[in-house]
Amino acid sequence: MIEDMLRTPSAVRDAEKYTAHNYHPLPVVISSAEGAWLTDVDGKRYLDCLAGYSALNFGHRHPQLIAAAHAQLDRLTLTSRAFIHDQFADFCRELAELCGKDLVLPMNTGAEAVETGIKVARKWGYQVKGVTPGQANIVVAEGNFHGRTTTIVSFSTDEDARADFGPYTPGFTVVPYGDLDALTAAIDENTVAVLLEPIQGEQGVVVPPEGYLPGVRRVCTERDVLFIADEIQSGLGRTGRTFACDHEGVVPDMYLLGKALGGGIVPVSAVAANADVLGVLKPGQHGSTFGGNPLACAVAIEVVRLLATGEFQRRSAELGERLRAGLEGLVGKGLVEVRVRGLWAGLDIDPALMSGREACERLAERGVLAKDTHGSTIRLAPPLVITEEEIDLAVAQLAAVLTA
Ligand code: IF1
Repeated sequence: MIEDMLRTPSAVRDAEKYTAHNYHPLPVVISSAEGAWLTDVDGKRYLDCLAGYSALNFGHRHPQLIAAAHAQLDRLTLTSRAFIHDQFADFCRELAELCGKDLVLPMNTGAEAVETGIKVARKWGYQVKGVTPGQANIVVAEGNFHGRTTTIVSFSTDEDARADFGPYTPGFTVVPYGDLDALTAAIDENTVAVLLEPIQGEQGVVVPPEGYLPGVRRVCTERDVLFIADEIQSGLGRTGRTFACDHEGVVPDMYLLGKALGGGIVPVSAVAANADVLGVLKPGQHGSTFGGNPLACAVAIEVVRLLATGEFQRRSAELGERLRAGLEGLVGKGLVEVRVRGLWAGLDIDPALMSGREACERLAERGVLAKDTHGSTIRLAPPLVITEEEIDLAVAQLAAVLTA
């Protein structure tokens, strides 16, 4: 079994001994990584098919990103936003241009970007739309995952993420994901925004019906409601386009970005929107100690420049088709359904065969690391630097696990 894979089980026991048990990690102790490959403390190598939940789109230690980090480490790492620094303008301008928006508000984690989006939408609702003070509501989807703060879990439909964290923040209406009629019916005169993942990640890479996102865009425009797209996991090349919304030509009022924006090196997140939205914030009304720090900006500038070429989006789209073909070949051979968009796949394994966790343990024994989401669903999200041969290897190992 997987436990006997490790000649140094103490590394696993020690990790468990001195931490809260808010995760159930695979007992694999990683010590180094490069590109799409990880090496554990015993020198065993693994193909990374999780990529830090899409925070490692450019692979482990991408040379251009590491060089930018090293250079900045030797110059300036933190000023706070009480002062300006020489990486800030380039970061904000280049990210705003990538998003086609006027302004950027830098934060650190994805949840902070989501919280920022919620706060800005509410303030916009009161000050611009004229919603009744204290009555703003935001429409969200069943199966959502937007982070772990008490406000965000207040509108989660996952009991594990939500239970016993009350009292919950009011002002959120949950509707079925992909159901435009239900979403439209949920909008009332106090609705300030619709907050959606363009593709639901934690739910198992759930792609909404064709036309849903354009429909949401149209309804939000008609009803003067902000469309907030949480592209923290789906964005920045993962699905074969810069943003998942691009697949249907949809431009949200607000992009929420994170994960890969930090290049797999530092936490970087951001909200991008036009001045009529982000302009509602005045000095002293929002912020963060590390948001927009020089090291974060230096790395994120390079991330934006990597994306500006379109190379990673093309790779994700082209290699994603190879991944899709390989996985679809396993439907009926242990897989019940696959959902693929670029290099992002949700696989439903036949529950009678094994759980997602068991499949991931067996994949780890075969040198492939992935993560289950719920039940018998696993998600594959390799770094976008993966090669055709490595995709074939991952599919072959999955096939072997399913038929073993
Ligand atoms: C965990 C899930 C994935 C996200 C979207 C915001 C955030 C996330 C669409 C918050 C973060 C991470 C969090 C991490 C595991 C992972 C995850 F399983 F939790 F749901 F990827 F699917 N919006 N997702 O996916 O960003 O604050 O974490 O930077 O909490 O276990 P964060």
